[in-house]
Amino acid sequence: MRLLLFFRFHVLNCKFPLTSSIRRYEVDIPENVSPGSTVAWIRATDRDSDLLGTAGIRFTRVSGPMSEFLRLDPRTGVVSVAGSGPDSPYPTPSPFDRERSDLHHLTVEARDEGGAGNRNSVELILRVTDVNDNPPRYSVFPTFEMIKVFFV
Ligand SMILES: [Ca+2]
Ligand SMILES: [Ca+2]
Repeated sequence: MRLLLFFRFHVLNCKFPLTSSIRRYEVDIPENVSPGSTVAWIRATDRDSDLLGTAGIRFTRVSGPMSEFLRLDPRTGVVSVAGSGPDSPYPTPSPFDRERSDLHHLTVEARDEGGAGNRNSVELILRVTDVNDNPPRYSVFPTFEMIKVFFV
């Protein structure tokens, strides 16, 4: 008697994209950063093979405050400031204003299988550095008349 055995092998996508040992990226950008400037280069690896691994990694999303002014290259992981032009969401002057907020916590997501598989994310912290973009302003002090009244 002959016994035929059939085996079916499934390739398991069991590893998640990893941004190596880096848990967060921290970068400094000047508050007058130009449209199109590179902000960060996010790197990720995945121990599975072919599209289930590093070759299939796509960077799928950058989210958080000010993310509408950033662009994420799905293949390279480069995060850049949105470009200029009539269709660009990037206004003039720069929306990054250190006097309003000097720290932005964002998240960058990577997925394997060409952007459809397992996902992982890493923190991206933007520190907005100061530029001399404000002229001196006069403050309102008590007028001479008010001072006189006060001391009488
Ligand atoms: Ca994988
Ligand atoms: Ca400033």
